Amino acid sequence: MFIQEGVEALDKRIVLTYGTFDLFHIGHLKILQRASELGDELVVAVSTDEFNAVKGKKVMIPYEQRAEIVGNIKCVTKVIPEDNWGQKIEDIKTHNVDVFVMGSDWNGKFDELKEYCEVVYMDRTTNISTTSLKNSLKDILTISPAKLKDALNVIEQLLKELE
Ligand code: C2G
Repeated sequence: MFIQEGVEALDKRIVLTYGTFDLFHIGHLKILQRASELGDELVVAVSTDEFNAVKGKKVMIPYEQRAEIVGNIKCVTKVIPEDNWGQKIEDIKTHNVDVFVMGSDWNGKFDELKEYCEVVYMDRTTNISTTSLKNSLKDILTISPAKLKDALNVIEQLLKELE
């Protein structure tokens, strides 16, 4: 029984990818789904808040919540923390990784991992990014009082017409 399970476990094709996954959006979902199609199990290393500070990324959603969201995506088998640039080789060995996947914005940046497993760069999903979501939020949250007043006048006008 245990030998059978052990053999099956070794047969499994393991995929590994990394990311911050802040303000989780369709671009994140699509790469996780496409990465999971390259194997039997998908391990996702989610960047910790401390590591994002090292990456110079200001995150909106704390690590615990980002990890919980990613961990509950159907195609994700396991979530591990990413807390430094140099952990990838160790992660590949620890999790018996067959395929390392990253989006095309990382094209060529992790080719040294080809010594340990396949390396696949996938096209990013267009027209969506955490940065664009943040900018949209900023626009909404920093609406000028004059614009707010104009909007309220329009609403008042509409309400009068409905009376
Ligand atoms: N992504 C995508 N399409 C988008 C946005 C992101 O395919 N529209 C992909 C990225 O290419 C990356 C993954 O989604 O593979 C996660 O993106 P981020 O959360 O921005 O991760 P990043 O900050 O690039 O962290 O050590 C590697 C780093 O931790 C990667």
